[in-house]
Amino acid sequence: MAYAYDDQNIFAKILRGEIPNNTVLETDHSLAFHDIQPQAPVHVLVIPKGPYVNYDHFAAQASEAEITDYARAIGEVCKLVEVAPGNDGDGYRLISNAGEAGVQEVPHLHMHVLGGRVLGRMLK
Ligand code: DGP
Repeated sequence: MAYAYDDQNIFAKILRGEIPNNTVLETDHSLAFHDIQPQAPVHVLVIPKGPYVNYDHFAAQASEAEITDYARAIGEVCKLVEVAPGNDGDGYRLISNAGEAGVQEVPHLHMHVLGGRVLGRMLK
């Protein structure tokens, strides 16, 4: 399956430094920053630096170094923003929306890290 990546999407612009962001963590292959429209007291987005549209694109085509870096970056963010249970946090939710049915707005893979309140049963 061919994935079409639009390099004019807003997160590509953030990665190129064309739009500012409130960075939480930057690693070799990943960037984490606060969501501009937070849905919870903690709402951070973690993105890979590579041009991946969504999770299945990333899982299929990213290198092992990128995948490891991204997985670790998400975990590190949970600790940095103090939502990781046992690390000063009460818990968190990870969500990655993909495509039309997933109501994905920005076509660059991002993991939402939500926390800071009891999130209830809704996914977002
Ligand atoms: P999704 O629906 O899963 O594609 O979520 C996209 C998220 O991106 C949404 O929660 C709002 C956030 N967002 C959109 N534009 C910007 C921006 O320019 N800066 C930041 N920090 N977040 C943005």
